Amino acid sequence: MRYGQFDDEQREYVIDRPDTPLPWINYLGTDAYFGIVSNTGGGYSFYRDARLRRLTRYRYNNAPLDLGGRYVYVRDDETGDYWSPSWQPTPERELDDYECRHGLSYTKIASSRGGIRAETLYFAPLNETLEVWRVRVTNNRTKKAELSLFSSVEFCLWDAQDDATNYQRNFNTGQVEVVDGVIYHKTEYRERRDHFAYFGTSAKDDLQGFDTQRETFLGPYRGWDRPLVVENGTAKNEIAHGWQPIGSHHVRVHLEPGETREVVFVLGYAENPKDDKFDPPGSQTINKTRVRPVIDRWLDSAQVQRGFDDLRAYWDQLLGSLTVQTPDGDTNRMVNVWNAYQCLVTFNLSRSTSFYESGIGRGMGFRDSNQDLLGFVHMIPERARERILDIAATQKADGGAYHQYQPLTKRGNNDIGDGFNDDPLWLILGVAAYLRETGDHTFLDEPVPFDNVEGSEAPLYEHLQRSLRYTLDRLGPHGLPLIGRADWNDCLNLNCFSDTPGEPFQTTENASGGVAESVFIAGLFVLAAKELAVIAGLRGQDGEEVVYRAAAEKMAGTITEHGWDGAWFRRAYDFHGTVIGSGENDEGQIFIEPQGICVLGGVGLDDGLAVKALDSVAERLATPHGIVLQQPAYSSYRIELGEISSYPPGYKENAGIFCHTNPWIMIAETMVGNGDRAYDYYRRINPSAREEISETHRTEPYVYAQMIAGRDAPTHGEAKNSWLTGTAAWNFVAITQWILGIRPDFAGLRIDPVLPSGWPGFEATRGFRGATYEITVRGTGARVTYLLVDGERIDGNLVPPAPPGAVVRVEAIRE
Ligand code: BGC
Ligand code: IFM
Repeated sequence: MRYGQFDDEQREYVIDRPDTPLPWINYLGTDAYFGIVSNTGGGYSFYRDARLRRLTRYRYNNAPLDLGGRYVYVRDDETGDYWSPSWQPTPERELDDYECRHGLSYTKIASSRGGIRAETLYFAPLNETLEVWRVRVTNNRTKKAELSLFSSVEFCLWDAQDDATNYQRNFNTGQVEVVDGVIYHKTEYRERRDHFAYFGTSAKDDLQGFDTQRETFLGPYRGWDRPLVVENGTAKNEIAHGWQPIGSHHVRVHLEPGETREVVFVLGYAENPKDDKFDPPGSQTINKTRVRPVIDRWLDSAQVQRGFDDLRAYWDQLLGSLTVQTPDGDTNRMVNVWNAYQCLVTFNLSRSTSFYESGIGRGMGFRDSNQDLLGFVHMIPERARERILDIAATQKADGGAYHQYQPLTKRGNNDIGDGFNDDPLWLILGVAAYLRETGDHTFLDEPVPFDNVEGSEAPLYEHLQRSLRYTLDRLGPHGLPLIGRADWNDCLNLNCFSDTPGEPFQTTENASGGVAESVFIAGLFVLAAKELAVIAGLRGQDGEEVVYRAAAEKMAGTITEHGWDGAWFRRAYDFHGTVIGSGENDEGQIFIEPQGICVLGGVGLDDGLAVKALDSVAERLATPHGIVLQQPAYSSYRIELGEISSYPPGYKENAGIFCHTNPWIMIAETMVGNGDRAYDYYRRINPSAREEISETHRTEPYVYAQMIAGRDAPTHGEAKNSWLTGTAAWNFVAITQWILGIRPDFAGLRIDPVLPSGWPGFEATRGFRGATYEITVRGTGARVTYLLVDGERIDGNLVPPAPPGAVVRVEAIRE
């Protein structure tokens, strides 16, 4: 069963009933100002950092999940009937029709009740720190309508963590100011004087009043489903002193039959420069000199339309950097629109903010961001570059990493501890992806500090060297890398043990001293060391190239010696030296991660181990809903394995289909030439291909989810944690670079498809280093044997880079 359909032309997903299995959300904002918006108008906004600069409030563990949002109420002033056109927060008031269109960085929700149609477009214009709500109300009745509109937002007192907990203080700090119809939220302005929020409306003569105190607006013992002010139809014009500041405008709308009226609301964030001469210390009122013109500009209908058109054009341009026409509609749709879009959102927000990530728990992940940019670097390489520099600046002098950093301060945070020993290696893959895409090797000379300490700057290249060193300095009893607190699998905590039976496991404290080893990190090391060897070679550092290659080979040897289990790669050795992910274990005999990453590193390609490992995956881990993380699932908690076994079987890292890892297997399958299997795995988790089973899948059919419940779970096939996941980038890489095979390489663009056997070929357009490549893949052979580049034959599959601006015709022939 579906809850809507794709509008491929408009690049929108159209939800046609509000009661989706979960809130189906979208994101507003492209750069610094962001918001979540659900199909029923729920969600919140923030500037850069969902923890430290939250504009509007979210209540955790709410029911429904997305309650609290950008709500508009329509009131029929003749009958007193009122409702919200986004269905929430007035679900009792039935709508005659409803439609939500989630587009690229915008959402439109439209509905009708009693002959009144209201359509709200939400978007955040490019290069601004604000969002626009454009409300269009139409009278489809045969007689005139006297209506009121009430806007509403509930302000968050900026630090979302503090806002959710520190009531004894917060109930006293809230402050607002209302001037000429604009509601300014200025809590914190007294002491900091540098940031505030504003909420304005285009209504002028029709503006009847405002509200800023939640308790007054809602009325005692009432919720957002029946605000007293809306019920009575009169704003109270009350200024909030403490408690719960909100913003609401009351606008009167008179409509003749058939008439449409547009009212714009603008919610935004402003910062005053520290030395603002208009705003001396001690000032109690907000300096509006800079911000008022901005607000006025965006309250203008023509400007709103221009801003929206610009946003659409921005996406046209970004998505234009890679488009494909394959025989499969679900592939086209995901590659051309939704997967690319999800990559950008994930790149922007890392794992911080969704209805599965609270926005207060995490900053930007070190390994996460390095992987996210793999799916994004072709669209805006400059932003990938900037991000890499931010990440690298948080690297510690010993090569280690903070697991996360805060986007606002760009400083490492230690909230969930560090010592994830794989982290530093991902920096090499991130940088390599940037170099492959751009060819800009001067990047490696960029001075970057360690741990943001001034004076500690070293060329980016040295950061990469220290990343490799970090692994080599930490080898365990089998010569495999020490796992530390955990590797990519956050929950495989093998240095945990408890001296006291029944005590919860310890991680961080024991992690550094522990001797548990990871075959996964070993595989990742081989991959990263080979990349760095190529990079060193291109820098003319031949000696280092040799050293890195030798290190990769040695590690590959160690994997074959201590990490091979007979039919698949082992996973790890725990604190006690016990093997994990082996036929010797009673549960957790085979894990997906090393099968993927070792093959990606090239381990086992020459001696048949890779094929064996992949066959074992197909046999033991593949399900119709995707490939599970390990089997058999852990049936009970095991202190020596840590968090992984805390999940019930089939969920998350305990044998869930952890979608991030599936593309590693797809890629590995292409590396052994098995296009059918690679593509089959791709389709099993492709969200668009799963649209038909939305009832089972439950999360949005237009984006990947982190996890689909595995075969051991009672809800096999049910997805969770949609949107912010490394799954987005890796699937994009798997389908575009390995299955379709359009792969940026240091020396040019490789066209190396490994297709499912039924396919006659496909077409694609790819921007690369400023030139455009129009690619046709044809022929029925297994691999591309030669190219016709603007008609000229080149043997092999590497297209040399053309000058910027060139349009190059490439025919790739599979003989
Ligand atoms: C994992 C969670 C885990 C958490 C621990 C996340 O990355 O997906 O399952 O609870 O890390 O910090
Ligand atoms: O690798 C991690 C990632 O960093 C955050 N989400 C879960 C993954 C697997 O544990």
